[in-house]
Amino acid sequence: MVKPDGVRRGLVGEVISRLERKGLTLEKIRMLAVDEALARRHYAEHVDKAFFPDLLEFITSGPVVAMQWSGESAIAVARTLMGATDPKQAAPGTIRADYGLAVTQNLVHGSDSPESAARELEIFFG
Ligand code: DAT
Ligand code: MG
Repeated sequence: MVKPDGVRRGLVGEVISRLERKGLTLEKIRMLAVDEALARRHYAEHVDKAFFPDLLEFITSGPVVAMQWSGESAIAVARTLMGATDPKQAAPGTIRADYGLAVTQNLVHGSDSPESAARELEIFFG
């Protein structure tokens, strides 16, 4: 997913390009606004964390672009291209390192396991 900061900054195409150039295949794409109920479902594992209020405010601050990608080791490959959660610690050349600075506004979300991918795809694409 391209988060609201990535959409606001015109980086949707950049994110898609990087995944496409790597060899992953875009299967589905949808732009939508995430409301509080959707955010609580999507980030269910984080609702009790101290940073959740900031995350909630941010993820509901504007439209996101949700995508389904396929390809060999697509989950791990996409997360490698994204970089570490905190853009300050992300490896140079990753999306978060190249375009982000603050941990909340880290541009992209990527499912972290086949189980979370299935759960999140159901939320965004039914
Ligand atoms: P990731 O998005 O790399 O899978 P995560 O699932 O641990 O990371 O956290 C979800 C999002 O919550 C993350 O993209 C940004 C925010 N977040 C995580 N840890 C944080 C922290 N310590 N302080 C503030 N925001 C945080
Ligand atoms: Mg995560």
